[in-house]
Amino acid sequence: EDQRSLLLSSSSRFPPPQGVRLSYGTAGFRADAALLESTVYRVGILAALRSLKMDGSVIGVMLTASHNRVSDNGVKIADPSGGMLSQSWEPFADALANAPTSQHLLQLITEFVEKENISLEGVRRAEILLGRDTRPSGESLLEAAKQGISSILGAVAIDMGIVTTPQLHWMVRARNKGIKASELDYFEQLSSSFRCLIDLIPSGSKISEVDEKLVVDGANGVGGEKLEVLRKMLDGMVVEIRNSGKDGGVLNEGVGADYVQKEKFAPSGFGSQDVGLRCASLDGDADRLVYFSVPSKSCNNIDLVDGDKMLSLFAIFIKEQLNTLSKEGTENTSSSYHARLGVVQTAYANGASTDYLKKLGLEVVFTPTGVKYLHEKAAEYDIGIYFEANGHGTIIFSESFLCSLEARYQEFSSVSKGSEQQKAALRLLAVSKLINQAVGDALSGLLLVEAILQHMGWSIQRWSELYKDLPSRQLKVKVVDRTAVITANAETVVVRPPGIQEAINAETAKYPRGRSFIRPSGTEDVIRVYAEASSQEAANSLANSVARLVD
Ligand code: NG1
Ligand code: ZN
Repeated sequence: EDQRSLLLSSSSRFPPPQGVRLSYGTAGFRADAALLESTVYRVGILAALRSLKMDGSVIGVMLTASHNRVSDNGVKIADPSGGMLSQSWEPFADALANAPTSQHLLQLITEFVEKENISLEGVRRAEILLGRDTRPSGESLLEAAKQGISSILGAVAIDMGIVTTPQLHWMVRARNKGIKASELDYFEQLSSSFRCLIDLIPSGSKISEVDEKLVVDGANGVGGEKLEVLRKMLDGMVVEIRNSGKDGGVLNEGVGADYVQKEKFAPSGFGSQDVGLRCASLDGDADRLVYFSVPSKSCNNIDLVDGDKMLSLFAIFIKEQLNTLSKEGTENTSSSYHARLGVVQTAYANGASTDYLKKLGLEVVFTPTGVKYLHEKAAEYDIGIYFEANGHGTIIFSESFLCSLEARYQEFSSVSKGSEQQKAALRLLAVSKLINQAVGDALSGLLLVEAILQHMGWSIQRWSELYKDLPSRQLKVKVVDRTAVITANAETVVVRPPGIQEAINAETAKYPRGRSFIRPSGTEDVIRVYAEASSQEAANSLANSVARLVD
C-alpha cells in the first residue's frame, strides 16, 4: 500500500509529454532533452525493478545522447554484467515510457512485477549507479532518475557524477564481480595493464620520434577530460588533447568520431599543421574511437582508420600471442593449446576488411547493427573481437579461457620464466584487463592501439596500409514509416516490401565489386543506404540509385 501511494504521488510530478511516442532503441531512449524528464524518471523505476529482479545486483543508468546534438539527451540501462539491458525487457521499457497517466503506469508496474515474480514486499535492496555526460540537461534529468529510483522502496541511487558511458558500464560490471569500482580503480586498471604491455615490448621494436606523439580530438565532451587524468598516470606517453570542451567548442559540432567517420573530414581544430601525425577522435560519450591522419597540406581530407582497422590490428596482435602460446619446444608444459578466436562485424564493415580478416585465417561472422547483437555473438568464443565500422567495439574473453590462461602463465613462470610463451600469456592477460569487456570504450581502446603500435613498431601509415578500404557511401532517406522495411541475414537482404531486393541486386550488378544494402535505422526516423564499389564515383552512384528505390 505504501509502495502504491509512493508511486502515485511521485509519478504525478513527472507527467509524460503530449503526443510523443518514445521507443527503447539500440541506444536506449533518445530525444530532445526537453522531452525526457518523465521518461528518465520512469527509467529510474525500471532500473530499480531490474535490480530487484536480479537479486539486488547493481544496475547502471547512463544519461547521454552520445554523438547527437548537445540539445538532445538520452537514457540507457546497463545490466549486471555491464552490458546492455536484456532485450526481453525492452517492450516493458517502451510501455512504461508511454503510459499516459500515473494510474496506467501503476497498473503496468503491478502487472509486470507479477509476471516477472518480483517481490515488492519484505526487506530488499536495489542499487543503481547513475552517470551522465557533459550535457547541461544532465543535471535536471539526473534528479528525475533519482526520483524514479526512490519511488521503489528499498532502492538506492549512487551518483557517479560525470563519466564516460563505458566507465559507468565498467563500474557496474566491476561492482557485481566484487572488484573495487571507483573511477580511480578504473584509471588504475587501465594504466597498469597498459604499462604491462609496454614493458613487454620486444627490444627490437622502435617507433620513430615523429610517431611518438598522438593528437586526440575529444569531441568537446567528457572523453578529453578523462584522458587528461589518464595521461598523468602514464608518464612517457606523448598525447596532445584538443576539443576538450574547455575552450568554448560545442559538443559534437564539427568534431568527434561520428563526424570524422561519416564525413571523412578532419575535425575542427585539426588541419594542415597535423600532416602525417597520428590523430584519434572520440565521440561525445567516449564509447567510440577512430584514428586518422592528414595526408597533405592541400586539403582537409583525411586517411581514416576506422573500427574495421582497429579490429584488424587487435586480431593480428592476439593471433600472434596465441600462436606463440601454442608453439611447442619448452619441455614440461602441456603442449597442445587451442583457443577459439572469433571476429564479429556488421554489414557496414568495409568489404576489404572482411577479405583481409578471412585471409588471415580468422573466423568472421556477421550480426545486425547494434552492439548488443555483436556482443552476444562475440561471447560465444574464448576470445571474441567485435567492432562496428564507426569505431564502437571491444574484445571479450570467456571466464574459462582466462582461467586456463592464468594457469598456463603460472606453469610457464615455474618451468620457463622469461620465455616467449610466458610473455605471450602475460600480454593476453594484460589485454583482458586493459580492454573494457563490458562495452566499447574509446579510452581503453586507444591505450590498446597505442600499445600494439609500439609493440609492432608501426606508424599510423603502416597500420592503415594493412589493406585499402573499398570506396563507400552512406545516405539516409527520410520515410513516413521506416518499419515497412524488414531485413534478414544480418540486414543484408530486404524481405519486405517485396521487389526491392531484386531491384537492389539489379543495380549492384552494374558495378564491379559492388555491394549495397538498406535498413531502417534504430535511432532515427530514416532508412539508411550503404553502397561500396571499386571507385568513389561508382559507390556514390550506386548509393544514389538504391536511395531512389526507397523514396
Ligand atoms: P542506427 O541509427 O540503427 O543506424 C547507429 C549506428 C550504429 C550504433 C547505433 C547506436 C551506423 C550506421 N549506425 O544506429 O552502429 O552505433 O547508432 O548508437 O553507424
Ligand atoms: Zn557514443
